[in-house]
Amino acid sequence: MDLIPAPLHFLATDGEPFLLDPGTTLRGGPGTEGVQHWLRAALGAATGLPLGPGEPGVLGARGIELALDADSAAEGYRLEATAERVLISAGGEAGLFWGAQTLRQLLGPDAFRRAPLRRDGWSVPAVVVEDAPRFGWRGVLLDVSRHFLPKADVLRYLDLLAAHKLNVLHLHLTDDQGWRIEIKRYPKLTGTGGWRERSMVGYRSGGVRDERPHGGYYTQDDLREIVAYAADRQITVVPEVDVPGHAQAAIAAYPELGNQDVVDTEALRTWTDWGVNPNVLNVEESTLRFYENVLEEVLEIFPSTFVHLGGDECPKEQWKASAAAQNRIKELDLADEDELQSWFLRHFDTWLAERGRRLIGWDEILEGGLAPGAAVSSWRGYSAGVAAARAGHDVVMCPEQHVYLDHRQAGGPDEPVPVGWVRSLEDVYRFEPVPPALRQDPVAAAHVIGTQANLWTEFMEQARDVDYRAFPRLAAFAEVAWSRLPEQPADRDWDGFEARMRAHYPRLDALGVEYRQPEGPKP
Ligand code: TNX
Repeated sequence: MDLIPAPLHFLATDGEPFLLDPGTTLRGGPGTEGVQHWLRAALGAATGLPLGPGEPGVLGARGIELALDADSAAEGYRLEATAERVLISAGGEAGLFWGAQTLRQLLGPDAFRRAPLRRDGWSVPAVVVEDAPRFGWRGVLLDVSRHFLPKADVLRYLDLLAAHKLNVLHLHLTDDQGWRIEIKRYPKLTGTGGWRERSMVGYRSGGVRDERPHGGYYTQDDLREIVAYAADRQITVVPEVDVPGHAQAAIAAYPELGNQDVVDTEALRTWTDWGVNPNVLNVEESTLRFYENVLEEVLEIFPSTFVHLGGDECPKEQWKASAAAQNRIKELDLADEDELQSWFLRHFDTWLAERGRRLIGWDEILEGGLAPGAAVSSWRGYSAGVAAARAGHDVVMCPEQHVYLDHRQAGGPDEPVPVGWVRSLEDVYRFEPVPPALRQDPVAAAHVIGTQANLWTEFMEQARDVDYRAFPRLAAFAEVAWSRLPEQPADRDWDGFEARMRAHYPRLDALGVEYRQPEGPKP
């Protein structure tokens, strides 16, 4: 039935389809109310049918039923459609929700609209689907720092993730070019750090700037709303506050956070370039306290176990030149600046652990020694992730060579700002999160808790730019993260996936996704 991502088992039975009409009921036992609510809202909007609960205790109405079944895995589900009913059963709410997403795909592309084109002719083919995800972390990173993405667009992205059975939104909330999360104790983080004077137009365009101020931020209530909206869709929002590099916006707001004995931090502004920035945090006690205070507020908003603290691309020149940083190295008896960064992150590893949370960071956090409880986002390829997994650390595989969706999806001059490698839809479909080096070692391989596609937004000013980079490749990525595809990329059924994509584009159209057309860029 052209489901994407492909389910584990799919059987088209010979029976008559299940027909929906104004009398069709939607009901379920205790614990299913949340999914019922979502399904009634989504399918009710698209079909114009009430999908009411029916008379309590009255059997016999043809309906959609949701059932929790303690023996099944939490994220797996079984969907059985006959002429009489559609039964979705699962071990937990998450499984029911993914089953509900499958039901929507079975109803056809118009089931993805927000108002009905028609009120009859809705049917579900007679099928049995048994399904469960390969990975527990099926993530997407949205960089809302380089370009602020308004709240409404983030909420829409959560709907798009849910439609593809993706379940982690990694929000990159702070960077050199913008601080996007309201911190009540330090209002200048957004007041000053939330804005920049202009943006760089290309990476190597001779320093061309657009001369337009850019900025914006989410209030704490906005983020609480995002977290709750995500939770209703079985998505965890993992916040990222990037330290000790990628922090110029914070230093522009509070110059005392920077290496004042090396640079005039008072003169720093929220950065207007892209790339790796030399202006990094200092390693004073006061800076640790500052970030503890920031994180106190972050933890109040985000219930996620994992909190991402970045750790990427922190140049060490200022620490090398700073007497204060060098004193710190001596006082702590460290070998070098890498160990100093490791010490900085270990501090927060412990701090988070004391609060029942866990640190995750980019793979540079391995340099100078990985903090004991830390998990790793392996982005510069697989090797850091392999090393971390072998050392017993959890890993999210997101190698830039494969799943950086800011990179162009075709060669040629028509693609928007040609960043990075060419990575086509087929390339993403053939991405394998567990590399050969880990396949002989099941204990280490089990530490690959999932995979993530990253959308860095240097060159995406608004949602339609994000749509173009993200889709259709996110559909292929979702299948890699959810389905059990052959591990050998060459063995994957690309033609079969392409054929199913032909049924998926109309779903994306109905959702209003501005994806890259298969035949080339949009006019
Ligand atoms: C590297 S991935 C970065 C980002 C950039 C990205 C552009 C990572 C941890 N750091 O800051 O946006 O490349 O592709």
